[in-house]
Amino acid sequence: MNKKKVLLAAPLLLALGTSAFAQSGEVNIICSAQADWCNLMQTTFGKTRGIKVNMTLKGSGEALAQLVAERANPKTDLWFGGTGDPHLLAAEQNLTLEYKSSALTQLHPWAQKQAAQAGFKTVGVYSGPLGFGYNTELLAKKKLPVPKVWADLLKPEYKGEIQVSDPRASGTAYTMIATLVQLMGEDKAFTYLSALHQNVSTYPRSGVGPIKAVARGEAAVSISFVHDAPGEKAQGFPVDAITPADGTGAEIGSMSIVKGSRNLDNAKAFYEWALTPGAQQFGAAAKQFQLPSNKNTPVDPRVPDFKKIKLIDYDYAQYGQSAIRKQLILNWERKVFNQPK
Ligand code: S7P
Repeated sequence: MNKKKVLLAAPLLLALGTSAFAQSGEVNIICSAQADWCNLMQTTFGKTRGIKVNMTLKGSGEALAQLVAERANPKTDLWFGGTGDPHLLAAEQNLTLEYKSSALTQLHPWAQKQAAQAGFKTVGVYSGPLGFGYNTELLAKKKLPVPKVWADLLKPEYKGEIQVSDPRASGTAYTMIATLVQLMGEDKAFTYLSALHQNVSTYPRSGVGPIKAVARGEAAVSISFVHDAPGEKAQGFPVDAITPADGTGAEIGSMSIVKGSRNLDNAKAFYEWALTPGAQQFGAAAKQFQLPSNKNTPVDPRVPDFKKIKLIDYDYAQYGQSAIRKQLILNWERKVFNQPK
């Protein structure tokens, strides 16, 4: 394009608004969902919008740590997925940008509430309940019953058979601690976690690690988001999941735009797109079965039926505060992880 053409094109682009600029360039995204889903979004958005998506995969805790490290010089534009608590923490620490999508009213109340309580510095993109994953063949072989309530996991026959992720890195494990504290009270929850420690074989860093281990017969039982089981089952693994009959919590998987984003128009374009029913269908297409936040997104039959689950009234605002998270994780380290077996 010669100089004259550039001069003529500039006012036209301005008249078209920022979206005209959004159809080029790049956007840097941290994705905390599973790889297949992240990759599908990266390819589809990139191809349909002409925007290069540079995507990094990180668990919730590690994603938050990266945003903290980049505070003075952000390289990330948008953070997609991962449990909601660290997104709330990022909002509290002013790491993310206030942004109100025009699609907000199309979202389920829990997704809108997540946005409102963070001053619109995050938004809910999916939800999923916490429960137990189990290997059907391994349980049968070892003559172990399917655990039905939290107390079942403390039975001596499960010694060395259980995996749950490490809350210092994993949002899934933090959701478990916060759930137990809300169900039992803090003292009883830590007594429970100390007893559970005796039956846990290992604490992987990633929240999906335990259910993958269960699917592959490396552990009999995991504490996991139950929407992660059908994807493993679809690959032919003998795995199923159940939610505890005495109550459980759920995550609100969230999305946030980074404050100081260098590709803000492109980040906003991705954010808007990720809230549409069209984009939200890529979860199930990638065999991820969380409940999508847009009420108009078709719901795959393998998505857990929330009406059949005994859910606690999870206080996301309370357990999304840095001081509370820090204290609970420190307690877990001292009273649980550092205890001998
Ligand atoms: O994509 C599956 C999923 O369970 O993983 C996400 C989350 O990042 C958990 O990872 P960490 O526990 O490693 O932080 C969940 O949001 C999501 O549902």
